[in-house]
Amino acid sequence: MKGRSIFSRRAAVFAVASALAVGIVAPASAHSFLVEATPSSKDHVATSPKIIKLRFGGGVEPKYSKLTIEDTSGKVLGSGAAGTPDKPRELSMDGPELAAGKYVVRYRVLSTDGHIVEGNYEFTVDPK
Ligand SMILES: [Cu+2]
Repeated sequence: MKGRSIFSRRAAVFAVASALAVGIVAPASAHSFLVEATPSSKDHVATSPKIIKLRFGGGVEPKYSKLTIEDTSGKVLGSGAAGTPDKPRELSMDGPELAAGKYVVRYRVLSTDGHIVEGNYEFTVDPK
């Protein structure tokens, strides 16, 4: 019964694929989503921040993570992802000297649960 065994294998593959799809859709609490950032999204700061710090909901791997800061034209002004051993959910980057204006912080991080989480947010440096 060759036909049947192929069918059941397909069914098994479909079941696994469905389970994966459900896993992706369902919010997994272990995902390291961004929970806090300094400067924060939509924040207006008076001076160029010396450090940009992001805190996630779970542990992140600094070696496989990247933070960048760009101007609104998409020009990358700085990047990095420094971890702190006693704060496994945090990543930071030295802030480049920023003139007044709007900036975009992008992050692509590897969570300790193996998922990649990416996103971006803006903040503004106010004119002096
Ligand atoms: Cu995850």
